[in-house]
Amino acid sequence: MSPRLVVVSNRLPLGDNPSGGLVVALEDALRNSGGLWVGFSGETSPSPEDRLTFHDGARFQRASFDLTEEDYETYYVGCSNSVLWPLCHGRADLMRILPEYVEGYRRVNARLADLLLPHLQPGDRIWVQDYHLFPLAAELRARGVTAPIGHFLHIPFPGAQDCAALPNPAELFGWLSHYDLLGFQAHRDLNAFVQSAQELSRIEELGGDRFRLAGRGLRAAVFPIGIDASAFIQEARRAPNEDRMRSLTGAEMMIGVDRLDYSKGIPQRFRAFQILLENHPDLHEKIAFLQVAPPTREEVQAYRDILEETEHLAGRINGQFATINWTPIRFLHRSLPRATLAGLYRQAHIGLVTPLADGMNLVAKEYVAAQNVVDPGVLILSRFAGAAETMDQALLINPHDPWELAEAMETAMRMSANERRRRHAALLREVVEHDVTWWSASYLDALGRARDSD
Ligand code: GDG
Repeated sequence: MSPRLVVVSNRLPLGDNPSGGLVVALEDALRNSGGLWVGFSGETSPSPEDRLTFHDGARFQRASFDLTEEDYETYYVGCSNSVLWPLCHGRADLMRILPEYVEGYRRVNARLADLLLPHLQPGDRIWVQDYHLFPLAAELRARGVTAPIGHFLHIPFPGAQDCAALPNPAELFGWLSHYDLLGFQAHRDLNAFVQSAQELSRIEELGGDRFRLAGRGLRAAVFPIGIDASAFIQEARRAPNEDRMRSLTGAEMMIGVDRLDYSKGIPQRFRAFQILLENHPDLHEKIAFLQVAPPTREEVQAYRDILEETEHLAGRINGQFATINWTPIRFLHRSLPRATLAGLYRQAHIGLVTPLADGMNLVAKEYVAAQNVVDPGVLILSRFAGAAETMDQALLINPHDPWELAEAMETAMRMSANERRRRHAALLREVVEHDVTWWSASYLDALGRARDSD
């Protein structure tokens, strides 16, 4: 039997329909090793238990913990989503730094280490997910844990300028130095990590993926996350009848699917669409833009602001261009079932993925997987999505330049079927070869070898 895998993430995936690709990716490794997944239950309570709660029924063990309201506000809403998220997405201006946020963040990570400790066994490998838990390895080491511990960052790593906006930047690198393996989405992030560490901490490059950070040896490498491609292809093929979907729109559909987050570039793409319609009256009634944007993190002011801006823009553009038969933008501020999304992607002539900053962006990969290979649509992809490093057959654009984006929309509308098929075939190959199972297997393989001396 392989060494036991212990996964730790902010939220524990509970329920029968763990839609996240991460669960699919890790399921085999967890099942085969008798693994354990630990995370926040999503519930707050005035006095949470000081032990983990185990949940039945899964093919591997799952254990959760509750947070106090104060910990939720400081660790999750505060430090994670009002400091680290904007920082890592190039929006240091949106950071709201309060001393109690950083204290709450340290406190929850320390408590999680206490909760985890009694359940660790000799031979375990521990895989920590994302920016909520940077300090966890340091906390576990302080409690005597010697097991290999890896970290994977799902979002971009900030450049030195942005890191310097943290109250104590060296602390971040101190936390990271306790891991055996740091995984990043893209080379851009690995480079940012090395450069930021050079400026704000101590790092030596020892060759290949080996580094010495703040005096400790570790590995750092790129593992671009993928989707469960074969399952998504099946889902899209089973989707509702295409003619029916087309009659709903009456025009070629352009689709965007994003949590309503300021990093996703939604207002910028609305402005680009406005320019397209201003400059190309022949496209009126020929193109309809469907933006699905489920609510997210509504406790944070910046997310309430982006909702207002988006609604305002959609209203203005519709007011300017709509006809009795045609609504240029349909903005759905809610979540749709996964199967419905798969069908919409397949039906859409253009997939619009234009974040200003994004770790990877799985929607780009889902859109490609969902296409009909005989008559595929066109992916328009931001250069600032991690996905752009491997999906260069998309129409790559700068999302800050609405004229460039409008031009890409026009190009996509007029692209020949041959060119669409050629680009799509290359993109699909990439999405299928580097799926989520490949991602987790290559990460865990590297974690298994992280202690080998070369
Ligand atoms: C973080 C990083 C990185 C969206 N709306 C609905 C819905 N979704 C699904 C999409 C996709 C997922 O949510 C979003 O994933 P993304 O990758 O696009 O973005 P983040 O949520 O920001 O994820 C990102 C990712 O972690 C993984 O490492 O790629 O860069 O920011 O799967 O389809 N799903 C359903 N209804 C919706 O309305 N069912």
